[in-house]
Amino acid sequence: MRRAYLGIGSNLGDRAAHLQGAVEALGRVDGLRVVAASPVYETSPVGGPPQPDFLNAVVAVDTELSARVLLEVAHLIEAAAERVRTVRWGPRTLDVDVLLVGDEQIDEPDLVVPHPRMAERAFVMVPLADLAPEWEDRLPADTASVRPAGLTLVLPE
Ligand code: GSY
Repeated sequence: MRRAYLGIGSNLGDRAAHLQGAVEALGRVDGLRVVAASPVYETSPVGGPPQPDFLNAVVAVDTELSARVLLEVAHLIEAAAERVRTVRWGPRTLDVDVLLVGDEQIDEPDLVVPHPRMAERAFVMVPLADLAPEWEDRLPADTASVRPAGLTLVLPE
């Protein structure tokens, strides 16, 4: 059993409902238990075309699943949120990123763990540090783009 961290984000439609839906969908996956969710943050978009602000959070899970299976789970949950990949880096109903899977290190064409861009992304590192304080000293210098949204995700029973 390992602790894994998933980043979730939405900037299209009912953003909070998409994040809550992702947590609930994770709760229905066999071999995985949702143990915590960070507070939700309103975050300025990084990269891509001009687009609306995101809501972002990080979810901690205890799991026996491999990183590869977690990636498949992430893609299924995105698809269920009717995510349509129209514009690269553009707005999306739901993004689910595999950030960390225990101490595992993977470098494959379609799966890199730890997530290769997480350390430079305040919208990942701020909520990750809420759940895993060992990452606090890796926070980017400028976290002004990441603002508490005053929302809490409800964990599955
Ligand atoms: O990789 C996640 C998708 N994404 C985001 C995001 O979730 N939040 C913010 N603030 N910017 C982003 N740019 C991309 S791509």
